[in-house]
Amino acid sequence: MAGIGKSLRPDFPILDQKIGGNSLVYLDNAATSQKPRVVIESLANFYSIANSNVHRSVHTLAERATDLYERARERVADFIGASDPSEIIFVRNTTEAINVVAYAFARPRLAPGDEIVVAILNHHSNLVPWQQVAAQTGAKLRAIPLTRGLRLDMRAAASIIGPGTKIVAITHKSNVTGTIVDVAALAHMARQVGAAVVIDAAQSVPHLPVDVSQLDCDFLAFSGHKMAGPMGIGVLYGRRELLEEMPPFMTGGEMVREVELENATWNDVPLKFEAGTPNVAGAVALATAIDYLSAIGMRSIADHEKALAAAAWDRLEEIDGIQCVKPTDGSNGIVSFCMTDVHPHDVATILDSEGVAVRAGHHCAQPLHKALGVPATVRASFYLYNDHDDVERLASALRAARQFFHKRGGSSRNPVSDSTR
Ligand code: 7TS
Repeated sequence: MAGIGKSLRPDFPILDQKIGGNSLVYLDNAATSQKPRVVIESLANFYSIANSNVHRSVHTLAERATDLYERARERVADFIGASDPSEIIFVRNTTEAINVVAYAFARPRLAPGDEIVVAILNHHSNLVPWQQVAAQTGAKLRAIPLTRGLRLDMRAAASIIGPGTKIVAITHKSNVTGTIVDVAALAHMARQVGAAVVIDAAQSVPHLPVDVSQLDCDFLAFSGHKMAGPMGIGVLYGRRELLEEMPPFMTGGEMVREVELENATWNDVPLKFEAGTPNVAGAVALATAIDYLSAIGMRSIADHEKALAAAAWDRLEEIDGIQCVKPTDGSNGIVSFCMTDVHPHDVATILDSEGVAVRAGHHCAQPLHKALGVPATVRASFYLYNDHDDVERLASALRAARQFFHKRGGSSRNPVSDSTR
């Protein structure tokens, strides 16, 4: 595909280095993506020409910073199809965004016996906050399982989502299997019982076209750092009428309208949810990342990653002793697997010595790994700057790992107990 893959590598300064004498092949994109030079420059530019606090002073720099910050909000709204920029709240990351919803939206509305529906494939960020809120309110957690083909079991979903359901909190795309959930169908089920729909889009917004109006969700969360943007900036999209009804999550400066000694009133959304000085440079550079990704096209990015993951599955299946965790809905840019008798961390260590960066562990999805029957996996996750050479480098590094451990009769770690991450 022209204009994607290898031709983008020069845009990403970090990729131009050797690890252990080999050129870097970065396949840990589900954990965080690398940043193009325009994004790095956008951060530096903000601090060089516009740095000031926002929404408070009237001097030129303050107005410049405020204008850039609010334009970034508009850019994000436009990118995900939100009808109004005030539906975009800047937070630190997906985790924080889901916590805002769990504590400010769900907790005050839940009563004993109410049900929060999650999915077995959810990342811990979209599970643990719900466990906490359930424990604090007496609500019950119910989980939608996967089919044998590692897709979300929509028939089970239809029987689990019922009159007791108040929240449906689902991960749009699994960070382990790449499974994509039919969020619009779940939202339809949720609407029929009056439940709110919370979508963890940490792995979808960076990799696929996502439009909140088509998904029909109430809340959607994602992180800038997984989509070529900086760390420390994330987004919570919320339906405006719900945001208006909600109390603030954090209180303090800037999120208030009037403060008296003993009480306070709140600012309008979205500022009601942005207490304290926000990450202005991060928001501005996130908008630059969105421009960068949009110029390539989210559909092209999704197709490119799909092709690379499909090629990787083919190559991995040729290697002895590799068991793939492969969903039947195809390869969505993420390839997770195990190697017989070799602990995933040992595989990742050998791959690193060949210059290939992957992640090993449970990827913050322990219930999913339990359902898969393995404590940990090795994961290669692709992005727009990867190409078929990277797939070949992954395959040859895996063959090297296979040979190394074959000679030693496997790795010495205990694959069950030693899976702490
Ligand atoms: N949801 C999903 C689906 C994720 O993959 C992640 C991070 C998060 C939420 C949390 O994002 P954060 O920006 O708030 O940290 N996933 C991973 C991963 O797969 N490897 O490292 C982080």
